[in-house]
Amino acid sequence: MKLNIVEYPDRKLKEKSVAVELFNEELHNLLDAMYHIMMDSNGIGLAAIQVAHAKRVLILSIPDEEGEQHKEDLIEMINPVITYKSGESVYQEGCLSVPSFYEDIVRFESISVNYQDREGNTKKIETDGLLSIAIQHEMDHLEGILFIDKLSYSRRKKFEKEYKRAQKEKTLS
Ligand code: QAP
Ligand code: CO
Repeated sequence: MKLNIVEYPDRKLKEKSVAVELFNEELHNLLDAMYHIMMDSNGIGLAAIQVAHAKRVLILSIPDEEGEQHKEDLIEMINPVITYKSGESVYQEGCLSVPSFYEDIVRFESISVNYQDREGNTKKIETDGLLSIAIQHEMDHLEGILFIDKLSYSRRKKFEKEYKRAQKEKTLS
């Protein structure tokens, strides 16, 4: 499966993803291909809509203290649902679909999530820290929401300005 990252301002990113019902080879091929493009792109999280598949699928690969990502730590979430959330934390987020832009975003500090694995087995995770933030960021993608959609008016204007500047520089080179 050959995948490409869909980038802002592609309207595909605004689509709401639909629940997965079949835990078949096609889903496994998508998950495997998502892993490869995420690693090739230096990402820590990716939702299926970012590779143009509007399915409720996301993957996460949180680096260890040395900043290294391990295949064993890969988390695949199908049809995730947040069942508990508490606290607040701020983290400077980025997104493979919004390259080279980073901004502080407020999220819940701790969450509990019910989801299914690639075989359709029901799982539950309770977490905080970077994994919690990453899950919330990726789950927003399933609703068609980007982190830049959560910015204040002035921060959003700052983004638009930087984006236009980057586009202009692209056309000049
Ligand atoms: C989402 O983001 C996330 O601009 C995953 O040039 C973000 O993997 C989860 C990336 C923050 C938790 C905290 C972004 C790579 C990767 C870029 C990513 C870039 C190259 C973003
Ligand atoms: Co993203």
